[in-house]
Amino acid sequence: MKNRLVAKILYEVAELLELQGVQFKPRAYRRAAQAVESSPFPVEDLAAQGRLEELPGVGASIATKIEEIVATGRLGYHEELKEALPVDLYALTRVEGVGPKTAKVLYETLGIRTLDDLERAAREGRIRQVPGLGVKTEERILRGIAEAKGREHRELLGYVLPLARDLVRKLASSGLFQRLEPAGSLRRGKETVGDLDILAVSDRPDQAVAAFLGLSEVEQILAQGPKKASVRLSGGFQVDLRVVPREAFGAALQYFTGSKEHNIRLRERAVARGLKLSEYGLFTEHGQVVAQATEEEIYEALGLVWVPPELREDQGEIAAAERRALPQLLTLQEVRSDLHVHTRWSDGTMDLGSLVRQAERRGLEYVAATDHLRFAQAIPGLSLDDLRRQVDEIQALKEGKPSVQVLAGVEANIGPDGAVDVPRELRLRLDWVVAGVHTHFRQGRAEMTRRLLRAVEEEAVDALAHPTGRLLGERAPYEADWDEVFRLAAQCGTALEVNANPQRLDLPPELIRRALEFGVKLALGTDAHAPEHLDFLEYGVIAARRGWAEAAHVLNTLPLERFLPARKR
Ligand code: DGT
Ligand code: CA
Ligand code: CA
Repeated sequence: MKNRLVAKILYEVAELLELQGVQFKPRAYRRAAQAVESSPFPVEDLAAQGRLEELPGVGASIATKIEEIVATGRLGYHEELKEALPVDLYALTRVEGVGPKTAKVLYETLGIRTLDDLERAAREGRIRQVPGLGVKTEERILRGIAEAKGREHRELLGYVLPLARDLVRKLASSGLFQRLEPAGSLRRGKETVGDLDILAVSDRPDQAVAAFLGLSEVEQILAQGPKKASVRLSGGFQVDLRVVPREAFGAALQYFTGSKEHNIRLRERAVARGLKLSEYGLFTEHGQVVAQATEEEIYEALGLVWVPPELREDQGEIAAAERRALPQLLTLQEVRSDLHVHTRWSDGTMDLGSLVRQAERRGLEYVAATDHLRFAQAIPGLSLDDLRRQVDEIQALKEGKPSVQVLAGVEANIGPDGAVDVPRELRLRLDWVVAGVHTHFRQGRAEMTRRLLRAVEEEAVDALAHPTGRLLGERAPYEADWDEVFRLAAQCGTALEVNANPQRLDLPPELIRRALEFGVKLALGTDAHAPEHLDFLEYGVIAARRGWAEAAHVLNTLPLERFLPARKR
């Protein structure tokens, strides 16, 4: 999958154009880069099928450029632009406090080209000497570098899961494998993945390893043995393959799924029973096999029921497994709707008709169109008049008894003081209102808590959208007293969204679990802006599972006739 590479080049083009003072184009490139980055489909497949222009923001001209990158790994236009500023702009501008302008100044004054150059200059106190920058900027840059480094090595679940499926499909087609299973943090459904660990069974391990090394995505071989190998893919991501004995597959899967903390607890439990647990199996002290073929046998031999991978974080799951009191985790099949979708009426690409078809194709029963209400001229969104006309259109649609019901909804903005901008006259006509923070992210904890509490209490608000505002790898969650927010939400009946966009996954799993303790109801939504984003629902389900959520905790597992009366109003 070359999405990351393409996105990276398009982002750099946007920034280089911006530096030259070019109007509008930077925004177009940035939008295209975002679309490529968040698309679950390999951009090379879209290119081969002539479907690039289906990506939001990608027109004929950018599509041609993407084709060039897919074919050659580079872009002539990008390299021309780069002659004026030959620096690793992508890496530099990912550091908070460094925009393209600062990067240019830093190159011209200090000759900084790479992240390493930047770090050295900041540590040696040279940045503060550049006119216009100062000590504050230098400190901010140092903090930003530490953060950027921390995240450099992890990829989003939304990037790794489709990639893993793709690799497994390709490997399986070689006919050399009896089993292939991604383990590690991916199998646990973590929001970001450091590297991918694939386990395999093969009766020809050497050929199996060779097939792995021969994958077209492989850029560099990091380590290689008769039964295992590590590679770096062209996007920079690391993948390990291990061929393990068929009879001990369960033990290997258990061990390499982790987490390390969960495994330590299990090993302690084995020791307490006079047993030994390793990646090869569970053994008596004399080395006789107690269990090794399946995970279930291993957990059972340790007096536990099988623990779903998403719960293996040493957060009380072992005690719950002992009491046979693990939750019956939510499944994708149980989710009947998507409660957060944008259409052409604001900044999405689907009209209502295609939304219905796309939702039907995914087996959904109902779906909420929740376009932005315009709260600032610069941001695309519905005027009140647009919203009235959209609600009329949805009303007409409903009367035609479509295969998938469309709810008339809106995504409202929570103002800096917590006021929510849904006009009274329209509230009664809306089926579903989500409200989110879209500006003023840097309020202090107390102010943000007051702001959220006011929004939770507001009668028009059915659900709080992307409640913590985090953007993985880009923006930390804002601080708030979440216990207070959850307590009030449970009391008022305001749902908390689990936004399934892979860059958000918000509420985060730890907070989902906490919210459930307060009796808060969850609402799953993809925040889709294009048809393929409707597939993000799976990531939302995975996040909910990591938060110990069951179907009963999630409003959109209800059939429509039970969902409607379960809302706050
Ligand atoms: P990641 O790759 O950073 O997203 O996280 P993981 O959990 O995939 O970690 P990774 O790739 O280092 O190792 C995969 C699994 O293998 C890990 O979850 C547990 C197991 N494992 C690896 N090294 C150790 C170790 O030193 N001790 C124990 N108990 N387990 C280990
Ligand atoms: Ca891993
Ligand atoms: Ca690994």
